Amino acid sequence: MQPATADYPIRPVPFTAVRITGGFWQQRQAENLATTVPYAIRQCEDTGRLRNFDLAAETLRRRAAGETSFQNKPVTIYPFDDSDVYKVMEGIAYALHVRRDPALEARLDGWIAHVVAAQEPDGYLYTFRTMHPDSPVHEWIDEKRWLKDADLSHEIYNLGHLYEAGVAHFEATGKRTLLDACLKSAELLWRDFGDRRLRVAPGHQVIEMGLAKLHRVTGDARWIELAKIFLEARSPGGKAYSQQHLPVTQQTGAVGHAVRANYMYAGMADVAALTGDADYVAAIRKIWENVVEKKLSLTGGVGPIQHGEAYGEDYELPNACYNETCAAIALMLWNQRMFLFTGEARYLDVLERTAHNGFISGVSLSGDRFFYPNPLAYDGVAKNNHDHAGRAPWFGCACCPPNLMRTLAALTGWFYAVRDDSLYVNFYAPNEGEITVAGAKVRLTQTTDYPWSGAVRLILTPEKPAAFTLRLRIPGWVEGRPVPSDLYTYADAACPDWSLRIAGEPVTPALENGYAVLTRTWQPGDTVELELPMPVRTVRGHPTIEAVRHRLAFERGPVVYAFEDAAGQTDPETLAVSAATRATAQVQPDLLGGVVTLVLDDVTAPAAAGPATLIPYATWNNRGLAPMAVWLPKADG
Ligand code: FUB
Ligand code: ZN
Repeated sequence: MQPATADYPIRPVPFTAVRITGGFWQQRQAENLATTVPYAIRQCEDTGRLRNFDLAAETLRRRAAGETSFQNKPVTIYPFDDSDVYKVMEGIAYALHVRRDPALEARLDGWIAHVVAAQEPDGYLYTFRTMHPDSPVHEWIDEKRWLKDADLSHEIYNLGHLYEAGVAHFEATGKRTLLDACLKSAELLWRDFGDRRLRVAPGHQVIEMGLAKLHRVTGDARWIELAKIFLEARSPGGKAYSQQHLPVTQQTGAVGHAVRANYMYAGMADVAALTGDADYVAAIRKIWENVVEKKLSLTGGVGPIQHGEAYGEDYELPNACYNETCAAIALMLWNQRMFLFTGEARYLDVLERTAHNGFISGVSLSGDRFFYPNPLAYDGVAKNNHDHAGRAPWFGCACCPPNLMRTLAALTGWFYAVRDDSLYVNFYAPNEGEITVAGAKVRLTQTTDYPWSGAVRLILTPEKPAAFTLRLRIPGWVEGRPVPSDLYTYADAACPDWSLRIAGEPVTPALENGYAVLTRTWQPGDTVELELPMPVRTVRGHPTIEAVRHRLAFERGPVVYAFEDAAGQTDPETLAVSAATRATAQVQPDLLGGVVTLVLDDVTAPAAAGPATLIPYATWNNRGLAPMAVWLPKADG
């Protein structure tokens, strides 16, 4: 196979080259591998998601043997349930890529055999039709293949996740079993859509990113052409719900279903990177500005409207919002790609905010309870998590847990990136990376307590002295900008400066696109110390956001805080804070897996008869059901 050559100007350092060595993300990643991965495997098996493949395979087998009217009924609810299996497979593949585990690999190989057996001879793979071919077994499915895909059949959506899994499995193990099934399926898509006679704008995007990965791994230009065909099947009059209302290059704001939207913008970035289409980039830049200026929750979540799981109007950002976990994941995928185009740190400011707050809130500290919506306020009783109060063990529509699981498994792929002679340091977390920059192999060791402390120490060990530029991301929050827009601003005055030392000597580097730029010949063992001061900050929302007009929120570093009285005694609505409210950060190693809390010095929680204490938003509902709020009432209204 001939890998594709044109791609993003900046290349991410693969997650396999970066090993987390401690701290916040190690804890969450370790829990993911130890608990969430086996848990998601079991859920896919116990709920019948894998069994659907067997039922499809049985219909194929028995019909081929002459039982011409044999058919089965699915044992799960949704035609997109196949995609949960694919996402779990992708997550397992990432885990295997980091550490080979024969038992897990054998389990995955077993699953692949089930999937491959359900594929029709011409490459079609969609269990709900194959097991019940004579008539649609679900109202979302047409008599004929693909004809309801622009609506809700999810035939093409499932394939997007399949392709991502197939490429991940191939890269992790070198085995082609799943990749070959993907290619057989892609050949069918090419036969059915490649000549543009059948025009379908997929009703749920993700195929675009899947095809980009197939293109990268095979070098076959048809796969990126196909992604473009799907993107360009949009025209005026289509549904805004699935971003079909306008040609993609004429879209200027984020609308409709938030997961679909963000997957599409990320897919457009991939197509643009692989084909050089500048119009795509212009369109997604505009849409991104609309999101960060008017549609982003403080937690980095998006898609606040429950009906349609959708983006709202400009500044429509209620606190009892929806903000699906998958939408946060899709937003991170999109922002990472925007960075890869531009080298601008503002995209990673958004990614970092989402990662530490509205994304990781989706899974409990125990790794086996999940949020689908991630609201910024909760009354302590509502069954707002798909008919469940608090984090749920699983869902009928189970898109979020496997998505979380696959994302956490490969998260270190966001830490570093390289362009020519520049090495970008994007994420702060204890880790070791093996990176090649400007032809030199460099071992990079980071030690830090980030996100609880802003002190970061980097040791660079090139094989031999090497000249290159180190670009250290200076987060927007250090510079007094919680988000790259005026949607949220700090209400207090504190904005101490960051500082940098090399080999103990203070340096004042230039700041470029949000990065401190250090060009020199690096010697083995060179030490860089970055100090990002982390005072507690009070945040106010843009006055047009009605829900927060009389409220303030608290942050420290990239972490957004919330009030939750675990004893359920104090309703956040009874608190009163102001921009002058002082808060003390307290390291609490035994609380919620080890966090820093904020004690609001002069704000009393009436029922608790003591100062109000805030916890990191992402850790709420790990101590039972209680009211929670990020935005607290302002004393002076
Ligand atoms: O439609 C498939 C998935 O189910 C979507 O991504 C989620 O929002 C949920 O609707
Ligand atoms: Zn989801």
